[in-house]
Amino acid sequence: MTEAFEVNFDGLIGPSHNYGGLSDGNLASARNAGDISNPREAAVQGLEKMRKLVRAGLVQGILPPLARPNFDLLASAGFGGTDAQMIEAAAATAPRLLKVAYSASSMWTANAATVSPSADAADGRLHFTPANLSTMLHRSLEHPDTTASLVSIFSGEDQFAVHSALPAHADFADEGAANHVRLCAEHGAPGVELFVYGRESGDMGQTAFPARQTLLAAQSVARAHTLDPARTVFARQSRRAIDAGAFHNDVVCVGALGTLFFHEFAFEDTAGTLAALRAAASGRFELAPVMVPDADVPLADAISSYLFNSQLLQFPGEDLLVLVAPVETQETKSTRAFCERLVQSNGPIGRVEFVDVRQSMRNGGGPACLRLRVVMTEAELAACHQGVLLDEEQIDELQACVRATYRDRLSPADLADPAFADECRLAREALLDILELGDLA
Ligand code: SUG
Repeated sequence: MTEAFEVNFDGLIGPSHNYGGLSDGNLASARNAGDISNPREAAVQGLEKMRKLVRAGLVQGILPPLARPNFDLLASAGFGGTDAQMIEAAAATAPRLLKVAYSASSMWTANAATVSPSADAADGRLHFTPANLSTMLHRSLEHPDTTASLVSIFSGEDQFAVHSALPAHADFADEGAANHVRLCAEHGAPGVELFVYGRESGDMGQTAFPARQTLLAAQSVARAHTLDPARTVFARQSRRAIDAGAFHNDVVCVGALGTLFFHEFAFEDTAGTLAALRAAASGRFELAPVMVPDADVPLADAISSYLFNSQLLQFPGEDLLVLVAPVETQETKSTRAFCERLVQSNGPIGRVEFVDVRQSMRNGGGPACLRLRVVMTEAELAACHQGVLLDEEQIDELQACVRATYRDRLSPADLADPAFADECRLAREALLDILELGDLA
């Protein structure tokens, strides 16, 4: 077995971070729609979370924000003329579309792609399938540029396979790693990949809120990644969870190594899912399920606090796992009490650390949404673009750039100002320079 590391590629929060109210079924996005956001604080909070992991000795990567506004969208909607004319006309006649064009949603890199490490793939390559995110208009714009970022960072087809996103049709609706969990004995060993879907293609899932992932999409990704069917499990997310506001599985479940930490109502068929995982893991590792009963943490609390949207990590030098949870988990009575019991039990999670990513949380994006996990061998780490592997000095540099170029107040109405588009472009170019990704500008 070749040793491998789990690298978290966080999304660098872009200068147009705002509360657009664009995501049906995402309760936080609806609740905070129209509020004033603070893009500067948002980006600094995200970078502080990255710093915590760097300090713990983990390898931390970063993905740059995408260019916003997305003028291609405005052009597709029939707006023409100069950039300023397009923005002014869109602000006057289609303000929602302008918010869509400005969305900084690429920050939630758990939705950027589904990733399978080379240890799981029959062809021995590290695979990425950028998610089409076809359910939400603002998110459906991301994949072409996300693909370009991934191709720049992971170039070399002998080692890396960056696939095309699935067809942009409801039958192939795909939300990436937010509905995917990899379990294993250790990162470099062949693992079990769990794909969670909300509906079958052809039906809308009988849910009140959109079910954003189809079984067909999950199966297609697993095939493209050359996964072993014996170590691949497909499980249906519960309708109850979706309708309570768990628009992705990672709002009610997180896994790491052999541990699966999940809410009682995460899956439509919990016993069946666990049995399938145990069968797939058999002979390789012992599954350690940690199920949180609804009686201890009601589903509504799990979703408002984002207990499960935590990063579950193995810190170097520690035997037990660390749960990096949002501070809202500490502020919610049931989840705080649960965390206290969790670390006192003899289970696989030894510690909980709280992080403040409130700016992102108010749009429904917790610590786990902000990162894409990529398990990489030494050779793959050496072959990828080095400018996106962070040390503290680079984090300082990025924060200084954010402080110099981002606004600390942004309301959806501010998007009407054409000068803001230039501000966003200049900020992004400066950040790309630091990451040595100037080609993406
Ligand atoms: O897709 N919010 C994102 C949050 C994504 C969270 N990701 C994971 N669970 N992995 C979404 O709903 C809100 C944007 C707005 O309303 O302005 C938004 O897109």
